[in-house]
Amino acid sequence: MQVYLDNNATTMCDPLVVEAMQPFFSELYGNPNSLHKFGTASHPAITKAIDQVYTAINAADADDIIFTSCATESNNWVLQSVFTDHIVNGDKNHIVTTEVEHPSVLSTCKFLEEQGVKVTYLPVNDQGIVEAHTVKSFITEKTALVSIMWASNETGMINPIGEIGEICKEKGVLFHSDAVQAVGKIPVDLQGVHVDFVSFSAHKFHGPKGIGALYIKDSQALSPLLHGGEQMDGRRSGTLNVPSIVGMGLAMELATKDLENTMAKIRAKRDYLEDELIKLSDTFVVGDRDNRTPNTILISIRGVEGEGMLWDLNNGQIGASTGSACASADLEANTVMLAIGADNELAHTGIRLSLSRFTTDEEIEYTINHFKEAVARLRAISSSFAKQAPTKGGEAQACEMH
Ligand code: 7TS
Repeated sequence: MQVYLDNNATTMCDPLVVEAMQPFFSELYGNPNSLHKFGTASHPAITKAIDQVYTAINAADADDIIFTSCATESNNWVLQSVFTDHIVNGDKNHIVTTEVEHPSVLSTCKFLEEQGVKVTYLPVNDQGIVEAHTVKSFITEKTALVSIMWASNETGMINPIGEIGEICKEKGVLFHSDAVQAVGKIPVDLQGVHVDFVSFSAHKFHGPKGIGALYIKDSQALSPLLHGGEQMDGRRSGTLNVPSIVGMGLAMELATKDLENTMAKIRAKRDYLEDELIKLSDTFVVGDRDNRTPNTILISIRGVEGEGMLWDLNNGQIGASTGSACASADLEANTVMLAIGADNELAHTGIRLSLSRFTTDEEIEYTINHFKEAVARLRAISSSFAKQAPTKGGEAQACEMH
């Protein structure tokens, strides 16, 4: 048996989505900007996909949905263009974000710091969420933008987006949220909360890779990141990726329809898996599961290095993730776990298991058994190592996993 439990990294493209995309690679390949019938033939499908996205996130007619190549582009677009529009060409100089954003936000903020922008990286509490009053206390008259993820890719913890949105509205500060890990897992109702910009990525909800979107409230001004052929009303140039747009629209519709029922099923599997794994001694799960996306567990097993665990799970045909970087022979601690106050040893032991609507009960049973055996194996190895002189053996092998 093979078990894929890394759905926060990417998901399988739903076969219905693959089927819907197919004609746009073959018969309907025209450039939608061309005036001939080959070009215009795909227009109804593009319109349908845009409608599907509007409906899935309950966007208002006045809002804009612009397709991008991924959430990384959407996040870069907001940060870099707010910098141009409100810092270079305005009187602001400050951006507020958190310590635990995805690198597409954090690295862009570091880049903007090099251009002279002041960036505040807010701490999270022991649940891994940023508290609304913390956000409020760091906003100044010079703040151009607050950028805070809707839900964490690492822990699944859900930030109080509604409250933060109200604070930003009251203070007159733009608010961006990276909702990559929220769509298809929890309701994202953009008429129910105040957010100016929201980023999405289709491959996180069983759509194709290489397509994302940016929601822009009230179609407000945001200078383009990509200049060129003036596609998407000049907001994002580049020939439209028609097959992927069609795929993203359908994937979003499928991921959000009957959300409550689908998520209740995933939550039941996740809770059962968590309840079983937590029975192991010295095991911790990050965050209250009632405020977590229903598919995610970040679990730590004291004394069991995350990479070693990943390696053993991989040998058992189970795909999981650590979230800790492995760029060299030195294993790094999980930065999100450090941010929530875990000690250094514990921060080396995080394993992220993320389910999807395709995860089966058999896969969960298989994972529970293999996981428990792996912990026993690795604990036995570390206790035998503890009796010998320490060596660096084993680390390089574990690193090759990435
Ligand atoms: N934002 C969040 C919250 C993410 O989880 C990811 C990908 C991205 C942005 C980037 O999406 P992309 O489509 O532009 O690549 N997150 C992960 C992850 O957790 N493990 O691998 C990729």
